[in-house]
Amino acid sequence: MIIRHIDSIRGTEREVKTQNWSSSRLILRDDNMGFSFHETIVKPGTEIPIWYKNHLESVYCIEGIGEIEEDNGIKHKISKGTIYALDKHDKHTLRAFSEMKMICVFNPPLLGPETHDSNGVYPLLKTGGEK
Ligand code: 9YT
Repeated sequence: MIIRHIDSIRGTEREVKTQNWSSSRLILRDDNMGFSFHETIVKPGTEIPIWYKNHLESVYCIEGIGEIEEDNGIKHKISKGTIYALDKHDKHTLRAFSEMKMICVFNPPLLGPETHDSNGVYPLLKTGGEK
């Protein structure tokens, strides 16, 4: 059994920070669960283009208000209690109207250090840092 508290992750290499969001990676590939499990905090007023070509992601909002805009321009409000699942590797834009806290699950699991490239994509990392 794996038991971990988020406080033991904050400020370590398992907390990946960018200008717009931070992601505390609670469960990673090495935990052998078949998914990774993160708490993501998105800063208010940010707009993030995302396209997880290599991963499926479910995102469950537990705090804050925002929207996602699909590639076809359709917008969906996101608030506490909303889940969205990118089951078709959907290209989208996430806008946070207030600080948002989200629980994110990735399949295949992230290795740990992944961050977005200029297209909002995560690379499919194979072993320790190798692409
Ligand atoms: C909502 C979203 O996808 N934000 C980017 C960070 C990602 N969720 C992660 O790596 O935890």
